[in-house]
Amino acid sequence: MSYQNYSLKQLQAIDAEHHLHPFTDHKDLRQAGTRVIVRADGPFIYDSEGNEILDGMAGLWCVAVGYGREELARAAYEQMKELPYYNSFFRCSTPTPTLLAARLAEIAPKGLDQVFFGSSGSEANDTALRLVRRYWQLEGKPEKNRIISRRTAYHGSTIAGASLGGMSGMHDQLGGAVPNIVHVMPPYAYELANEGESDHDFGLRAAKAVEDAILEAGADKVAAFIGEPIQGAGGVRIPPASYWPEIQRICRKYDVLLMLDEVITGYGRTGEWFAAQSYGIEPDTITTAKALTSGYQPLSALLVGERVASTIVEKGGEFYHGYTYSGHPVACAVALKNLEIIEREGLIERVRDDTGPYLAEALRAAVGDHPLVGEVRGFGLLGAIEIVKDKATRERFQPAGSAAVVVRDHAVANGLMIRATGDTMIMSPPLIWTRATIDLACGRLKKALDLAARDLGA
Ligand code: PXG
Repeated sequence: MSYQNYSLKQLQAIDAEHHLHPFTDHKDLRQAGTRVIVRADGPFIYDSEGNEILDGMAGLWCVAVGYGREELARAAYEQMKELPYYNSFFRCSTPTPTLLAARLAEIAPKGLDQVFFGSSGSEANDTALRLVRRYWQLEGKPEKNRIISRRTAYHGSTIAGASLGGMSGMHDQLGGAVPNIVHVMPPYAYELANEGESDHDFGLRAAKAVEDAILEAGADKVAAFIGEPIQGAGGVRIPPASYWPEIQRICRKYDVLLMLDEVITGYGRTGEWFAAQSYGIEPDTITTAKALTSGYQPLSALLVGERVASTIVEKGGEFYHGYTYSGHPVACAVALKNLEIIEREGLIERVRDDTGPYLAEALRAAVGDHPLVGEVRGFGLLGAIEIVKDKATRERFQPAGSAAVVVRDHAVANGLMIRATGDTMIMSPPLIWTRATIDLACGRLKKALDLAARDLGA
């Protein structure tokens, strides 16, 4: 079937008739009509009307190696011909998940040697939650089952993912979250630091919120702390350098497991294989997905550390948990090839030594002085811009979140796909971006901000 037989109007009409989209106000979408992306190549996506758009979001934080990779298509094709599917239940395996698990153990932080596969980040976090609670049961402490998370965290959209996450709008719609999950402040200095408080001190204070939550519940009631090394969907909130080492110290002090959600930060985005390595911390579990396959196939991998894994293996008997597509042979074949490309092309070193620092620098140079811009932040190939009405007082436009959408729409119309989340513009480009691509993006972003300033009367 070829979409070319359909006009945009026809596709929009069919979509409006039948397709329920993720995180979408459907009345609004059906009135406006969908943008239909029909192909992509390297750093660019193309819509049905032939518009070329530079993809500053790598799809949805996932397309690390860029679009149009023949090698990944071939890896999937070869695996599908040989063995399109078989499961990993009932004492079976297939070769690719076995080899991928071993490869992940090589690149993971020390001690995280075992892997549980799923198809999405949400599934992996569901697994992680069940695994840590099971761990404490097996250790004879079934009451040690509370999880501490942060407000504005995103950990997925299943009931467990939404419950672990700290998005209040999602909680409001749940009709009952998974019990025993509490949320503390995120390390978001731009809005939460006190006047005159140093970054360092703010990082320690935000970590102390976790200690307070442990003390309030009693350490014998707290199973784990979960956090994204850098909150992604929440607005690329980069913690002060003091935060993560202090979180690790607190977790160890109270014997609370440390769970990192690296669904966005994993596989090179921060200039290391994992942000745990960027921050020098040793978590008990790491949730990964997205860039594991560069989004060419749905796949997640929960990396499990020695402590949890050995208890589950040695004392656990059967763990009643698993998905039809756990260790899907095609997805794992694509992941193996994708990791090979990331390594062969030196993409992680490039982010660490060149494009990562350059992105933050170039964004600051291009839009740091812009009247709508309250702050520019970057870490590896993650970027964020705070949109404000008043730079000095940090006053926002009303209603909340309305201004960033104006910037976003101008950016897309001018050939740059970026996201607006609340009052923050966020970027997460493919790791293949060069300095020239960053310059191109910055030029388009500046133009979008100028047009938005005109619209907003700023
Ligand atoms: N953890 C993190 C940190 C994520 O960013 C998930 C878990 C869930 O992954 P799945 O594969 O189940 O979607 C994510 C997903 C956005 C946006 O608006 C971000 C995500 C998903 C959808 C939208 O930025 N991240």
